[in-house]
Amino acid sequence: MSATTVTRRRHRRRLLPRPWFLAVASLVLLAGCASDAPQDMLQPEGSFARTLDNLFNPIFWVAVLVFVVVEGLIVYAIVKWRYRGDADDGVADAGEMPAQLHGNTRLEIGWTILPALVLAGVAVFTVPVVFELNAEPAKGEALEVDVTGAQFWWGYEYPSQPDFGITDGIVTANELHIPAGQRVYLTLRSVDVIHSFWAPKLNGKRDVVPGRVHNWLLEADEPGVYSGQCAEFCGVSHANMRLKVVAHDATSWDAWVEDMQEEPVEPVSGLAAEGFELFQQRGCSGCHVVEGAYDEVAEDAPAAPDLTHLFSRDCFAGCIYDLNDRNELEAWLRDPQRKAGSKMVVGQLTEADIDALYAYLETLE
Ligand code: HEC
Ligand SMILES: [Cu+2]
Repeated sequence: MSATTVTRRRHRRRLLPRPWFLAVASLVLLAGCASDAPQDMLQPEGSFARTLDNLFNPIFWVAVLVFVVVEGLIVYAIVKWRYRGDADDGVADAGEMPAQLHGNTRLEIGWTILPALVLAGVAVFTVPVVFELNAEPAKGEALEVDVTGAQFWWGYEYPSQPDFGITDGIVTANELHIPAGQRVYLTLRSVDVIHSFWAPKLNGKRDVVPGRVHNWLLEADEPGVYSGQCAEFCGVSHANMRLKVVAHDATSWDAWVEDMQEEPVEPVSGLAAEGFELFQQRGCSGCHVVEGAYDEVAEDAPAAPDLTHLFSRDCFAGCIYDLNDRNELEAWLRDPQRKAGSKMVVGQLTEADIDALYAYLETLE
């Protein structure tokens, strides 16, 4: 076998993708193929998300066109001027210096101006959307909610806004409740590190940087539950910092608002009353507010979800556990570190404590 055939073989083999590479690549591709994914930003379900999608689609096709042209030229060049052994074909032979070229003014001007024009075209459509998505709605036109990002959950405060039936402020966590078909104007802050608020079907991401105040708009066309998550790495339980947006029709919105403005009744007898006492004795009230009963938290306490209406929600602890499953909440009280890095630190509770605390928490509707 001559030296030439050996090199040619090696060249051929490199042009074919390895089977393991094909397997991994198709796995990655197929993983993106869910038809009914709850966090699919390509299936917008609100006006702001749709505005983004309407921008994304044409720009995506422009990018595809650029990709095909550029990659096409590269592949063309690779194939046309590939090494074909020491043949007399104008291509440099092994060990030979290829012909040296120095600049091509027309080409260089072309490939500078063309991308600039493409980007300018894209900007014409993008810039107005940037302004649209950052516009502050007029007072009373949108439901206002103050959002707090904390390791590893989201808190929501609704200031009084009679236009939306809220006359006495509402505080809740993890689940953001909104009226469907209405604009919602969020004011976001972080108490610790950078988080990013993201409900993909309702709008894009908004980073929340500590020490700064950010705003973001949301709107859901229809009543429903929209899932989302923190989209900026914020610590060990970043992946466990999920959220839910619950959009209501007019009737269920009014009912929710009314429920949330009622103070829970303090239990006076039975297991729940025991739990009520334990809530203070075991230090829970040092971190958690229950309106009307435990209003002051310790000065050095980490931010913790308001529990006044805990059982009005379906999920807890960054929406990773199901609140309708008693075992989940009991497991949480037994060991809040089951969520890695959780800022909830409690001493060991007995099973009797847990039963009593559960009985009390259940009254917080
Ligand atoms: C040191 C502060 C601290 C103490 C003490 C504490 N918690 Fe927590 N608690 C937290 C934090 C922080 C979270 C949110 C954790 C997360 O989601 O990452 C939390 C979450 C919860 C939740 C879930 C609420 C939701 O909507 O996500 C419940 C219920 C709860 N705690 C009950 C208790 C009870 C009962 C006690 C007393 C035995 C207690 N906590 C003591 C800080 C505390
Ligand atoms: Cu986060």
